[in-house]
Amino acid sequence: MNKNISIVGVPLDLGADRRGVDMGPSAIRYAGVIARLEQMGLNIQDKGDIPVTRPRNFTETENHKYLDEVVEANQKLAEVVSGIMQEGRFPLVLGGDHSIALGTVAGVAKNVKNLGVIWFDAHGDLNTGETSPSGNIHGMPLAASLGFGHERLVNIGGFAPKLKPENVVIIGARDLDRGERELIKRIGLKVFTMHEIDKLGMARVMEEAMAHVSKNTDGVHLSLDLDGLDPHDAPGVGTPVIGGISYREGHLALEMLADADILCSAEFVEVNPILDRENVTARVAVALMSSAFGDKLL
Ligand code: EXY
Ligand code: MN
Ligand code: MN
Ligand code: MN
Repeated sequence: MNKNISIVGVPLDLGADRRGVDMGPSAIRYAGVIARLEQMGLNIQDKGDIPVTRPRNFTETENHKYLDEVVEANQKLAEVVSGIMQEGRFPLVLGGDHSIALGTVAGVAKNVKNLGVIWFDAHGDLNTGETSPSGNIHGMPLAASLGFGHERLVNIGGFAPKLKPENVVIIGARDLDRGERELIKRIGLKVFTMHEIDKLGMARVMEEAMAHVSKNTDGVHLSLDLDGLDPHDAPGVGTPVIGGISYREGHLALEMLADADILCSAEFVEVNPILDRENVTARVAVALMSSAFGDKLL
């Protein structure tokens, strides 16, 4: 696997309703991400944070809150991520709310012909302006990356779509809106809900998920929303949903991903230190990253 990793933070919370997830990159750095990964023998470069414009007032465009600011930040992120890939390094993006996947996926997809994606999340992030119950763009990035939604979101990075439905899996879903369910069925997206995880176990789910996303792809991106985990294990998130992936199931999933050696990029999003206790969610994020990069218990 690529041992040269470039970290970039995105202090953006405008894609979500609850403030504070903009402090996620600081919380994850404070939790010791660089030291932990360096101890594993990885070469870490911290590229700092993407500048995010503070809005002077609330704006909403066709049921998209803060569309201008979210698009602007993601355009910059797409360029930085693409630059990291062109240097032959592995981009590790720290969120920020999940709308930053718009920029990460754009930057990665520019450099990987057929990109696979594993989307760990309690949610589908498959809304468009037409279906979203909230107008929050963090509920839309997977739809936009697949080519559905507002053209300014769909065209981040200057091309679309970034992903084909057959190259994507969602793992951990347990809160899907009506429009998201319809889109999943219409495009035949593979979703491992909590039902499949309970029934099959995480090991089997990961085997099937990895087989699915590695078929006919040239690299796999991991988009990990900390709310995919159970709020008992990761309480510092803006949209917690009970009944999620346990801490150990999360580690198993990422250890299996490391063993398969298929990742080309990753992002860890939705860490909200204001809603957290003793920075545990950021510490969980760092622990999961170490598993994803091949750390072993023995
Ligand atoms: N589906 C809901 C919405 O679109 O408003 C909630 C989305 C939460 C998205 C989080 C971060 O994954
Ligand atoms: Mn999400
Ligand atoms: Mn989520
Ligand atoms: Mn469970």
